[in-house]
Amino acid sequence: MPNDPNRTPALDRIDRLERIELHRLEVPLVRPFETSFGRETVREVLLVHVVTDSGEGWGECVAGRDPFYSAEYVDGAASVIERYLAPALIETTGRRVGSAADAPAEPVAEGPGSRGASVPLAASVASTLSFVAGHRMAKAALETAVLDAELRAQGRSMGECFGAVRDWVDCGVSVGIASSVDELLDEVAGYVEEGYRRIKLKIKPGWDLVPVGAVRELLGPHGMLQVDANTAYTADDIPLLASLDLFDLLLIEQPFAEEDLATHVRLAEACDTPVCLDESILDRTTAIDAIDRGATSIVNIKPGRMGGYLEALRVHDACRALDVPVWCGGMLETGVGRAANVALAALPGFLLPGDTSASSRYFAEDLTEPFVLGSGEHRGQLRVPDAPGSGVTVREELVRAWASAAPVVITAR
Ligand code: NPQ
Ligand code: MG
Repeated sequence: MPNDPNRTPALDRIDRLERIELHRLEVPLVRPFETSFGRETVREVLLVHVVTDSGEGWGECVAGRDPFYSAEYVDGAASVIERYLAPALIETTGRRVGSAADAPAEPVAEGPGSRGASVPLAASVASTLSFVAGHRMAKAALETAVLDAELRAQGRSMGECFGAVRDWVDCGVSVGIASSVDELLDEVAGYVEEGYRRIKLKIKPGWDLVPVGAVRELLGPHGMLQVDANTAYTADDIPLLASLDLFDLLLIEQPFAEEDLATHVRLAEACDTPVCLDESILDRTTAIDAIDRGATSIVNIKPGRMGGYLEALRVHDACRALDVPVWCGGMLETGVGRAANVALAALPGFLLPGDTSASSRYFAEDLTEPFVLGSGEHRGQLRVPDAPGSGVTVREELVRAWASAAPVVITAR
């Protein structure tokens, strides 16, 4: 059937998900990372490893140790995967054994040229898991592991699958709340030296106008600068936030609560700096709604928050159709998650540098080959991996060495 848009070479299709392993790790951060919601010194990492009849894949769950950035957190994600999501995925995939006609007919509500068609198993994961409410980060980790396995089996990279249009992506860096302005300036000066093309400062009430003004002075008028409040402000702070217009910021990220689009609309009307939502954007529908209402004019895309890369692609496409720039957020990922983010950031709608920093921003040693900023014309950029799947190799000896608990293995009963 050469004209079938869902056609995939038979050998490239995964017929059986044999095993899902959950690995819990503790990876030390090179320096503490403080935001308006807390301070991290260690990244607690949850990795999903899928073993199929056609090869293996890895996904990183971006949930944090505590439910502060979002309702999801690592113990909750591990539990919902072990108890509900992984068993359902293994059950459903077991039924796929046999002819291609057994494959679920639904899965992707996408138009022609759909990327989902080339990854039939990965594209069916979201609908298989939709019986569980929420838990997008947990679902994303599973879908990404399956996607990685499926693309490795096909010999295709994530960049190719997603529709990457660049070989290198512009990188920014997210800078935590410091104990003094002098310390902050030292840290920012180091990142500028390393080549980062954009600085993002974490802010909170009491740590805003003064540090932002000091960093603007350090960077000069042309340095790209933005701020992220992680929901720390309220409507009473609108005049203060509007006064950030003084500092020529690229955007103000998520000043108010996740559910509170209305106050973001009021701020957008009160200031010239673009308002950008992060926590509030859960999928394509909420992105379009927030844009329509005037609550956001730039969108932070984090696939974990949106339930996976396939939904992130739909958010990208919807924003692009509405002429809304997007950029790729970061969740202190190891190389496993970073690789996929860099591939995503190579899409045409990613018009601002992302929080896709080098491995060394967070870790002395990464779980994969390290991501290192380029030099010369590629100063401040990361190269988009082009090997199959995510394009990186997980150093399984480090997964064992850094384990904080025994792996959990889910198999067919
Ligand atoms: C943001 N990330 O854009 C997030 C927030 C964030 C790079 O600023 C552990 C787990 C620690 C998740 C710290 C960046 C975290 C985390 C910050 C997420 O809002
Ligand atoms: Mg943010």
